[in-house]
Amino acid sequence: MITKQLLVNGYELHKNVFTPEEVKKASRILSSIFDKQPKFKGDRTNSPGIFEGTRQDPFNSYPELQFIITSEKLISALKTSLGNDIYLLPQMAAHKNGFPDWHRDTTRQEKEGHTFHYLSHYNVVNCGLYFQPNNLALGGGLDVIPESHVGPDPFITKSWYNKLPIIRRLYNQSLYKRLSKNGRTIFNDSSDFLIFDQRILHRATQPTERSRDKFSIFFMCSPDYQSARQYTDYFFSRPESVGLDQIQYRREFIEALEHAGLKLMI
Ligand SMILES: O=C(O)CCC(=O)C(=O)O
Repeated sequence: MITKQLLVNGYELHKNVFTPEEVKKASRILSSIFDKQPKFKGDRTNSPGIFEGTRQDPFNSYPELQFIITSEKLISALKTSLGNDIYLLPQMAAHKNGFPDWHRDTTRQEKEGHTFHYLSHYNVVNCGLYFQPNNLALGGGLDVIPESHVGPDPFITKSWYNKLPIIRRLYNQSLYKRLSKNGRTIFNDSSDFLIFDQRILHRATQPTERSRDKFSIFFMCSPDYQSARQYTDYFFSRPESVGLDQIQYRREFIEALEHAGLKLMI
């Protein structure tokens, strides 16, 4: 049973899922991981742009982070939002100083011709762990357009869009202005856990000052086998995912997920 909040608004914030000690521990581990050179395929470090660094598959690649995904309170929050049957998708990443602007997580697949995310049964959520409170000066969390997970994607444009650069510029200006005006900042605390529909329009809360590092971890889940299969097959078909379907998951990781009641889609 999906909660009304997630179904109607497209997002749900669970408060106080982690203790202050767990938040400190996670931040310390993430900081030290990002201080070292990346070891795994798809990782980036010190890249200028919207993500300073990313580490794929954090709970499996770094056993010291496994306690996060198997935390009883996190699993209980997931089950409250999605029901007891939960598939964990293999797309998971830790970010350092990630500040992407407005987007939908399904725009790319739609541009590539996929429309399975509009099927009535479809339900995939993105789960966000922010290890700092969100505020308007420093950022640290998410802005969303409530209820925008239903309906068409404004980033999918018709053929007129590509005719003239001025048309593109005017369309983009007006779209970003409208999104910023209607966006709602989710003021999470560092111990909270955020679940949002993969189709909701969202962006990282944009900081006006940068006096601290932002660390976050995102992973995707679904309460529906078919949705989980469709998205996972699409994810593995992307050129940059080549080889990711061969990832060796640690036995302890698989067992811990099974114990927690999460089914890993591979
Ligand atoms: O880094 C953030 O706060 C936003 C992440 C995001 O937009 C995404 O994972 O799709």
